[in-house]
Amino acid sequence: MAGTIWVLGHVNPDTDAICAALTYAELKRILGITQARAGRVGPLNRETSYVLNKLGVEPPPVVTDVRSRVMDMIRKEVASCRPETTLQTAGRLMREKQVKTLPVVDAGGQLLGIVTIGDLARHLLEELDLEEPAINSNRVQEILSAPISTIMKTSGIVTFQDDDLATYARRVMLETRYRNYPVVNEHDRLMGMVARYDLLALRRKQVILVDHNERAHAVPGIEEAEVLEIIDHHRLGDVQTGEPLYFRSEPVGSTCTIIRNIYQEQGITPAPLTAALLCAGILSDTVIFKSPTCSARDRAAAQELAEIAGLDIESFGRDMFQAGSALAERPAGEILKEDFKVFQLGNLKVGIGQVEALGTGGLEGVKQALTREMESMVEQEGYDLVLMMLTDIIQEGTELLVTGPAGNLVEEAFGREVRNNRVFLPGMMSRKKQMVPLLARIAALH
Ligand SMILES: [Mn+2]
Repeated sequence: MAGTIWVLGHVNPDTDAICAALTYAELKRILGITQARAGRVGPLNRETSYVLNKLGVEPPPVVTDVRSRVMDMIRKEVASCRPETTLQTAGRLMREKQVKTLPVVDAGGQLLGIVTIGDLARHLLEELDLEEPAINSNRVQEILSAPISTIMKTSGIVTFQDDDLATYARRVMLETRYRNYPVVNEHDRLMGMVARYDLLALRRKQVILVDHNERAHAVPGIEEAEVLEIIDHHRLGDVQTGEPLYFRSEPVGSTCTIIRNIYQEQGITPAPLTAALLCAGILSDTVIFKSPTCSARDRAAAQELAEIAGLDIESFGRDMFQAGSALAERPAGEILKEDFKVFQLGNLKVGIGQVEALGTGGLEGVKQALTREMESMVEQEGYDLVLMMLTDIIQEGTELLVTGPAGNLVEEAFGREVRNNRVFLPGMMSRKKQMVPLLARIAALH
């Protein structure tokens, strides 16, 4: 949608990413930025589906990429004519509208051909006998009364589809160098025109990133978009923008905590539903306050929000995590990829998945299937290390599955033996605050 400002969380969205996008887009709209709209970059995980379903909130629409497309540079208000239009009327239209290319469409708006001012002039010069001392006005009238279909060009027309990438259109325009190009939709209906100079006025997609700042975690095509704001609580990655922006990063347990603070700073009390979404994001990311990433501010924010929303934190949180894990019932590939992040640590390509569960004992079959999936990932995608964190909310620790040639780093980092690709790490709850920093330090030594 043109003019939309997309508020987007990271790929493989989790509850914090989705709830932050929904509630921040809502705040922007309350503040008068009506074109702000939440999107999601990928399917909802089970936990988030449960939350949205329970609260009766529509999931945000999927945004597959934010690359610029022909529809972002199209001129929609264009003059066009029908095949039976006379040369005279067509000529007058071109002069009135000051256009040099006129598309010809049928009654249903389908593109049939084009006529340029050059085609028209050439035709007139050919038809009129310029050797005559005085040109017969009946003859002129006759020529001008012919339908445009007699001279329109119908083959070899270069057209674009409205969802063609702008980079593709640029390349074709440089190769063909016409003045104007008709744009059609998938049913060949004329949508408008583009010219080379429209490339200059191309409006990049505008986005606000929440709950991430690294390009690798962002929606595809982010390098072509205009990033207006970033609201995040992760380590700073390779963030680089073409223009100044509002950047807010706080070391709290959840992006939703930061967003609740922004509501407060703006003097706006979130509606009960908004408060429930914010509360869900905080409970999810802080693993109901058990994660070491959880700060006093997260706890206070969640408690206040739960009160506004009329939620019982303990039971709501437990139901959420219960719905989210259901490990025994799900294919290993799905569990692995649901919350999987890739990191470049030193020279190592490291992938780390995480799932929280109420108890991770047993589940022998799931752990074996996960290990096999991870091993094939190492092989096929060139990872040095693929880890899966099975984080147990009840035991407050993580059973870590370890695969890849750099597996010895894990033993070095934690001083515990990895046996049968597994090691239990008591107190390990957070990928962001515990796992990644520790591995990054060890990897830097190699
Ligand atoms: Mn988060």
